Amino acid sequence: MSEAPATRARAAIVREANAPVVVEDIELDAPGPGEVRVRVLATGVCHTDLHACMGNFGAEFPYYLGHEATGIVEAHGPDVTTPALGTTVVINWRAACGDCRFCAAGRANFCARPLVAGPRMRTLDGRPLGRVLGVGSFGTHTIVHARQAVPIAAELPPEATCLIGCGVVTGVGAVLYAAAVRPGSTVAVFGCGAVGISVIQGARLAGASRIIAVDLAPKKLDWALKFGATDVVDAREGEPSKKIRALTGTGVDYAFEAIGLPDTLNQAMWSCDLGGTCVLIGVPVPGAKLSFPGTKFFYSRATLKATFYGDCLATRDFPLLAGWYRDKRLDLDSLVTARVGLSDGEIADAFKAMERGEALRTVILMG
Ligand code: CXF
Ligand code: ZN
Repeated sequence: MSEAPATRARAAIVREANAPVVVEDIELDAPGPGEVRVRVLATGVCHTDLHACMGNFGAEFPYYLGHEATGIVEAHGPDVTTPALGTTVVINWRAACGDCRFCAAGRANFCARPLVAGPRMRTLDGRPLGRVLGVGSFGTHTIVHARQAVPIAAELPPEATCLIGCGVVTGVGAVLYAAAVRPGSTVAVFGCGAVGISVIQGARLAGASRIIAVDLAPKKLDWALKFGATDVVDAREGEPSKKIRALTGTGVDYAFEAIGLPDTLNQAMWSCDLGGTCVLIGVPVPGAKLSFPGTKFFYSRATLKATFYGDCLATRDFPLLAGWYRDKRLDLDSLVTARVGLSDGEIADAFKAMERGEALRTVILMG
């Protein structure tokens, strides 16, 4: 049997840490066993892509950027039958293997061996491409494990559903699964980017009675109110935990940190009522040290936990979130603050807007 030929795609690549993003042709082998090739329709620009450009996730350069995407399955590896060709899918960057010690114990959100495709993509000068979170989606095509491709209703707009694949499931999942917010409880959210806004939406869906949004940027606080925050605290106007205590009388039941800074983690912790739960979602930069007074923590009897991907199970939660979007219970459309094409300049601008705090999500549309 003759081998399937390699194909070409356009992709946004970063060749070394802090180098500019370049859009160029790349080569893709045919998908291997267990894998599919996906034609990307839309992909969101997440902070993690910026961290990858800086080399914060190790030096797998050159990197194929992107990990939050909707596309269409267009080729199967040898043994693959599902998802069927033509199926619209959202890419899952953490597909549970099903048989590691965590999956076997029913804790697949901790899967120790998440499924990814083999190294099938390379630059035209032959360098294998690292992929952000095992995906690579700032491009026309990618190859992923078939179980990273989660079917979703084809009629929903890809520019909205792609956001489910990282930012939205991370924030909503942190509320529903990592914290398990109870109806009527009080919530504070530190950092009102796309993930923080998704925490706000999750808290609203969970029936929180008070949702206090904290940020330095007035624009983000305006967005927070639009998405369901009941109160906002401008962190430029003094220590936010004091204001949160003044607003609630006691502190909140749950505080979420969606930035990844030691200071904001402390503020979030000391915003909690006795026995409260503080959830760290923001990714600390390499070398960051978290510290807090031990006796204060002890007497607070607080829970501090970290989560990523909202402790979700994509096969359960992507269709759930897509259904809430379809039913207008979850607003994805307003999270899209810019739409761009696949070009170096537009992607560079998207990163700049993100760094300046002017964007919730920029979505790259493959056209
Ligand atoms: C990720 C980044 C890598 C560690 C887990 C969380 N966030 C998604 O973009
Ligand atoms: Zn992400």
